[in-house]
Amino acid sequence: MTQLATIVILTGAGISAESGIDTFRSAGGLWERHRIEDVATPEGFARNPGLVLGFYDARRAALAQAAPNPAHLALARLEREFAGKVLLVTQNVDDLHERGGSREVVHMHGELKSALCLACETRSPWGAPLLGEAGERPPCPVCAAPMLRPDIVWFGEMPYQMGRIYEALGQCDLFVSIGTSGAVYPAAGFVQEARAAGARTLELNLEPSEGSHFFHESRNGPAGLLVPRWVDEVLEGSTRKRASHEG
Ligand code: BJW
Repeated sequence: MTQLATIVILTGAGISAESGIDTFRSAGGLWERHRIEDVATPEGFARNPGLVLGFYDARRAALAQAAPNPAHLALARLEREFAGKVLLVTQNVDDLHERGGSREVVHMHGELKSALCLACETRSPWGAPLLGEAGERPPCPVCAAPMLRPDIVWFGEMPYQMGRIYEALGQCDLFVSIGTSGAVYPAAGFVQEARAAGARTLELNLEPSEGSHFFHESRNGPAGLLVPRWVDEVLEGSTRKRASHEG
């Protein structure tokens, strides 16, 4: 096997499914129960902030009941042990990669445990509800305006850290997409970007995604099974960071 130097990994809702977090487009997923236009657009928030704040407060509360699964743990092990560079980009707004031990995670669609102030535009760590029982909204920890919104990238908004992501895609040897339907851009276009730059591309997903044909290789099955196996393969075929991690 050729020695790998740089890997970019993209994860989506499928990697957290086995932790009990709802996906969006599967049967019974979030978009069957909520209208995208109502809860995941700036226009929906302007129309009915209470509905949107309540939707994200409930998902933040549910996150406390979830735990990282073997796929999150395996990616953290890869980051610790692989001697080359790994950039983990997630579309997920949960914190299961961090709780699984990953230290450097790019949350391109924002984070449930962060709030964005519409007055001063500061992003602040946030663990509490954004809507009080009497409908009141808490003050921003920086400017005190009661104008916090979920720090989530909604449709029509620019995802975070795109410059850093495209730079890494242009330089990677391997691009791996895990548990995402390939239905939402710009993330759905990363595979073509990486291929155009000469990377090998691999998809790990429960079933073939909308963009499966763009990948050199596609493996189907649950992330909790496929990801640890793939990480073992990579670490067996490459130099490790520290001898203490070997056998
Ligand atoms: C398992 C599994 C298991 C299950 N193991 N796998 C027309 C054409 C092209 C683009 C556009 C267009 N019209 C508008 C656009 C742009 C728009 C877009 O893409 N729309 C599409 C619907 C067409 N995109 C945007 O607006 C984005 N911004 C933007 O484009 O800015 C301009 C720009 C241009 C150029 C460069 C840069 C920027 C913003 C998108 C924001 C997306 N936000 C959401 C909601 C966040 C809020 C929230 O969390 O509530 O992010 S949408 C939702 O979808 C969420 C997800 O991150 C995202 C992707 O979903 P994901 O992760 O793929 O989940 P699912 O449910 O779709 O799939 C799960 C997969 O897992 C499935 O494949 C299962 O098989 C699998 N699976 N169990 C392994 N156990």
